[in-house]
Order: sequence, then structure tokens, then C-alpha cells
Amino acid sequence: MLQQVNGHGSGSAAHSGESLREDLQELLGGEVPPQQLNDLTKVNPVTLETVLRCLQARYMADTFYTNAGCTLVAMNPFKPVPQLYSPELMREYHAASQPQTLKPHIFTVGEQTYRNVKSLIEPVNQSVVVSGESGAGKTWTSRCLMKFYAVVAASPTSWESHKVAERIEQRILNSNPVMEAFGNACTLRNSNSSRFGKFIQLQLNGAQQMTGAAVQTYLLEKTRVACQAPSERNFHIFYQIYKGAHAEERVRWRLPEGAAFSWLPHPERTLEEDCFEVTREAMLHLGIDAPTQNNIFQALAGLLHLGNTRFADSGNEAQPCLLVDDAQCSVGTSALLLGLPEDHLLETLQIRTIRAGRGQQVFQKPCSQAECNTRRDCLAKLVYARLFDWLVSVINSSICAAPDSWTTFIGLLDVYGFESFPNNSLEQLCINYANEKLQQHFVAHYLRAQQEEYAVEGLEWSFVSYQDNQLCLDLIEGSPVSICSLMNEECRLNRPSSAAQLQMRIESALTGHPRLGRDRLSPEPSFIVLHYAGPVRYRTAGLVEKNKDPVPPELTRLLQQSQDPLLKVLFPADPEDKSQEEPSGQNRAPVLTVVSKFKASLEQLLQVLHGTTPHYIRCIKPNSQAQAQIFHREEVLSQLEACGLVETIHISAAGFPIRVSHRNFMERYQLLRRLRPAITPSPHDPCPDGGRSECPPCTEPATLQGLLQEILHALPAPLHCGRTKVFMTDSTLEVLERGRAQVLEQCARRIQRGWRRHR
Ligand code: AD9
Ligand code: MG
Repeated sequence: MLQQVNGHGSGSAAHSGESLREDLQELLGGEVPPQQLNDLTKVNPVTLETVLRCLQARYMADTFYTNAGCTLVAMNPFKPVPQLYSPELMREYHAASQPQTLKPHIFTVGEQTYRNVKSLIEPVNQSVVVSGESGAGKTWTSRCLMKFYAVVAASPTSWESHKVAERIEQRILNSNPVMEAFGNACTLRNSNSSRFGKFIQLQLNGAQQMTGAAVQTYLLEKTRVACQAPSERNFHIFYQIYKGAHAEERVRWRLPEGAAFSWLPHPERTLEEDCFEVTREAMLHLGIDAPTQNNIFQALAGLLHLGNTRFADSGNEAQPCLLVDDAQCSVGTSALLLGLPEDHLLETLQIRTIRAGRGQQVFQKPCSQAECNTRRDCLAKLVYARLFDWLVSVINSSICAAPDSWTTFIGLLDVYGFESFPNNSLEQLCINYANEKLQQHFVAHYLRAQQEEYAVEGLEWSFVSYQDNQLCLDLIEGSPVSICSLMNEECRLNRPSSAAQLQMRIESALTGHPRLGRDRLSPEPSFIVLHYAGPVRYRTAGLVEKNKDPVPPELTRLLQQSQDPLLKVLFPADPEDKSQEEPSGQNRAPVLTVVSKFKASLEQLLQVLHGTTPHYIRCIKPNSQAQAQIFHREEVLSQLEACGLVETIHISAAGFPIRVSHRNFMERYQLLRRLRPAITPSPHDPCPDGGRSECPPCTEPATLQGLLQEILHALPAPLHCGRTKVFMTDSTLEVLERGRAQVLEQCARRIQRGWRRHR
């Protein structure tokens, strides 16, 4: 397949002018300065130390991209480098006959995927998997790639008629600021940290024009709405409305300047991401008009006021909790902004409705202070999560192409990066679990599959060992017993002491697991998972509850009664209004837990990825202070180790990334027999285009072995014939393609000559 011929382009051994110079310098015995090595497969010898030295030299010379076999390594510059992302440079990579001959860049990956998708024989969907730890530059990279496709895949008509361009490419780009405003936040690791995973499919028609896009999101960290870790912030959008609202809006949304909100920590810190106007503008482009925007921001202000509602125990179990300080005012304002009756909101926060007993009688029970707080937080999470999902669906309906207007797609995956904080909970477990899955996809697709294929095809190959993270995945998600299965079981059992039970069961059922550690000095129940990217200690407290993520039915019912037009859409009334009281004891329905839903969505994602030709970009964070020109060797080293970069380079350097089935090889390169040293073509030579043109008649097709012999005779280039496929390096492919072009040209000239004679 031609697609395979083109495949693995993202990090192909670039045979650029520069890399030829590298080869030549090597041959002449001269040493190439490390900052000039565009491809880490040329580092000699390939060790962590030499790779590190090369990356450091390049980074200090402001060279941020380096090929590493099938992967592109992207170092975070931590400073603006506008010339590196200009539309002119995009066009240069797009126009290059061989983009891999230019300097390593994300645009090489972009162009390669773009060319692969229009394979002549059968189009194959492409994907770009961007990985790296939190703050390494994944979101930045995928944003730049989207801009690249918006330039190169724009239909000519849409560039002529500005309005059409606006509607397609620009709309797709506009989804970024909106989704980042609502889904990103400042964390200890990254001031613009993605708190959700995103897979965007850029849809292309047969003419290779981008006709639309579809976004799929994964597990938003909704707990952040009501609870922010020390020194972290809530989602950017809250700061945007708080700082950017106009005077009249401040009155409407009850957001006077200087007002204090407990769910809005560190409002004094100003970030680049706090620009409200950018979000509003992008929303308008996506078709979210001003009145709808008003409803959204008003609801968000309602949540901020809800966060100021504080409770105190009444001292009497039979009495509801009391409101603290001016909480009465906060409840009132929140109710007003959310379109809810104030007394109903307050009652829902303070009183539980339970169905119990044989007759399923309904009881009402005042909540404790902790329960009131949990219900308040739950209400906020519920509204925010629905709002986020609704926004994603609005964005999709605004940018998605009609099913018959696209044939292939290029998928960009940007998920939250590996995280390890002083306190880690279910959010980090899910984030790190997703990263383990992606690492496994890489290992399975590249490191394992490559080598297994060589063995099956009977090629001589000395196996390179690599770190497989299957054991860690078994610990997290395996069966019959794993951390997830134990958490799910605790959710099902719904025991009051679930955290202690979970700790005990992890210790009894999983102790001794090679990827499980224990911090004996930890003052609280916890366990350590030895992830591929490093050890992370998770607190057991709260895991089961977060995994269950219970929503008291009264909360949903309350929101269904809202008079606010937006909330009416987010919480449509349930016509059947089935019993919505909290069932007790035995009557609980089986719980669909957060991790089981997340696992299912990850598996779906991996299935999509498996159906594409993947390209990998590894983002590396040169230091944890987000400073330009600082390269912390230890920090980079651990990232290189974690992603198995050295193993990747070894396999890529020794391997043959290009593989073509015998049949396709014959079909495409049979004509190269014409390159026999005596190059003068005879009229009896085989027809280069399979007899479709007016060439002289073809002879019998060659056998594969015969063909290989003849090609090798004409073009000395390393080719390996496996049982079913021919294997080669990128440079061999280049030589073959050049030869093919030469023969076709000769043939075209001959036909022209013959045609003139005929006339
Ligand atoms: V997380 O897993 O979502 O927490 P990311 O997505 O890997 O993380 P992000 O793309 O947000 O990291 O990059 C972090 C910051 O690094 C950005 O906000 C930029 O300030 C900076 N950055 C990253 N890449 C570049 C770049 N190519 N040029 C300039 C960059 N700055
Ligand atoms: Mg990100």
C-alpha cells in the first residue's frame, strides 16, 4: 500500500541537505556538533547521556524540535518564538517536495499526515498522539497543528470568499479558546493546564479540504469548580467574567468589583488566559449569540455565589443547619442567578429525602454540616459538567461536517499530561491511567509490533528490550483484582467506612504487586503506584466517594424546575418523573462508576487510534519553573527514561520503518528494471505504468526475487525481502521513488517523441 510507503513520516530519518551533510561529515571522520544533529538516531553511541547532551545543545541553541526515529521530540521553549509558527513557514513545509528534508518541526508531522491521508491506493486516517507530562507543551502543539491544517487544507474557494473560510477553518480554530476557557485552569505544574482530554477529528473531503471537525472530550475534572488545591485556581472562565465583565454586566451578574468568592482563589494573579474578550469573540464565531452567552455567564456567577454559602450545625439533629455570616444573601443571589426559588434551593441543600422500609415511605432528614457542604458542591459540579458537555455539543454542531462531505480524517489527541502532586486523588489516578494507556499504545504499536513483525517475516534482527507498562495497567485496571475493581466493589457495597476498607483490601489483595509501593511514613492511608513516568502516592480517603460520584435526585429535580432558559436546556424536565428520592439500602441500582465510564471511553478512543496510522510527538519540559533557556538535566532525563526514548531510537536506527506488501512493491517498482545500467530503454521493456499509456508493449512481469535483484543492481540501496513484505529505510524509499520518477519521465518523453513522429 502506498500509505505504508508513506507511513511513519513524522520522524523519518531526514535525508535533508543537512542530514546528507551529517552523513558526509561522519564518513569523513569529522564529528557533527550535537546541536546540528537533526535526528537522534545519528547520535553515536545512542545512550541516555548522548541523547541528553544533544537535546541540551539544541535547546540552548534555540532549536526545539528533533527527530527520534518514528517520534518527534518537542522541547518547550517557554518563550514566544513567533517565526517558528508563521503561516509562511507552514506554506514552506507544505510546498516542499520532501518536507522531511527540512528542519524537524511539527509541520513535518502535519504535512506527512496530510499527504498520507490522500494515499493514491487507499486513503487511511491519520492520528497525531501528543504526549508529555503536565506543562510540556501538548496543548500548544495541537493548537499549532490545527492552525497548520487550517492553512494548508483550506479550500481555495474559501480563501477567496473570506466568509466561507470564517465558517470552516476559523470556526474550528475558535473552538480552542472556548474549550480552554471552560476546561483549563492554573495548577502547580502549568498555568494553563488542560483539565479534560480532547480528541479532535479534522474532517477532509476527497479534494483534501477541511470541511469540518468533531471533538470528543474525556472526563472533565469537575471537582475543581468547588474545590481548588492550595495555590491552584478554578477554571479560567470564572476569572474572565470576574475581571472582564462590563459595568452593566457586573450589576446583572452581581459581581461587584473586589467581591470575595471562596471558589475564586488568587484573583489577584493575572494570567494571559484571563482575557474574556477572546472567549466571547470565539463564542460568537461558533454561533453562541450574546443572549445565550449572557445566560451562561449569569449561571457561572450563580455558582460563585453558591460557593459563598456556608453552613454550621444547629446543635439539634432534628433541625437543619444554620447559615453562616451573610450566607443567606449568597443563597438568595445564587438562586436568583440560577432561576431557582430561594427557599427551595436552601431546603434542597439542607434536607435529604429518603425512601425506606418495605412500603418505600418517604422521610425527610436534616443534613449535617458536612452533608450540606457536599450537596452544595455537588450542585455546582452538576451544573458545570452539564454546561461543559452542552458547550461541546454546541461546538460540534457548529463545526461538524455533514456525513457525506468528508471521507477521511486526521485526529489530534491532546490529553492531560502525567501528574504527581503532594496530594493525589481520583482525578490524578484517571489522568495517569490515561497516560499509561497511551504509552502502552505506543509500546504496542511501535516497539513491540515492529520487532515482532521482523521475526514473523524472517528478517535478521537482534531484539531491543524495552519497558512494557502492562504490569502497571494490570495493577490499575486488570482483572480479577485491581485498584479499579476494588474501588468499584466498594462503591457497590456502599459501606460507611469505605476508605479504610479500600486501603485494607488493596493491602491484602495487591501487596507484593511489582508496581505497587507503600509509603510507610505517610500519616494517612495511601498507596503508591509505580507509573512508567514515576511513582505517585494516592490518598485513599475520598477515592470511593469520588468514584461513585453520587448525585442526590433532589438536586436534579430542583434544577429541572429552574426558570432560567439555559438551565431549562441543561436539565430538561423528566416527563415520567420516576421516583427521584434517594433509595436506601437494598434498593440501590448498580453503580456505573467514574472509573468504569472512563475506562470504556478510553477503550473507544484506542479503538479509533488503532484504525489510523499514528504519529507521535513527545513534548519535553526542560525545567519545572517554566523558564526559557534553562535545561535541567535531571528533569529531562527522567522524562526521556519514562517514555523509552532511547529504546525508540535504537529500534528506529536499526529498523526498517517502511514496509510494503510484495504485490504493491511489484506494482509500484517493476518499472525500475528500466534503470539497468544500460539505461537506454528497449521497446520490449515492461510498461512503466502497467500498460495504461501508449508505451511499447510490456514483457512478462518479473518475479519478486528477480525484480529485487534487478533493482539492487541498478540502485544499490538496502532492501530486505520478508515472507510477505519488503522492508526498507526512508532513504531507500527516497532512492526508489526518485528512480521511479526518472523512469516515468523518460517514458513520457518517449511517448511524446513517438506521438510527434506519428503526426
Ligand atoms: V497539561 O498536561 O494540559 O497541564 P500541556 O498541555 O502539555 O500541559 P501546554 O501546551 O499548556 O502544556 O504548555 C504549557 C506552557 O508552555 C504554555 O502555556 C506556553 O506558555 C508554553 N509553551 C508550550 N509550548 C510552547 C511553544 N512551542 N512556544 C512557546 C510554549 N511557548
Ligand atoms: Mg494541555
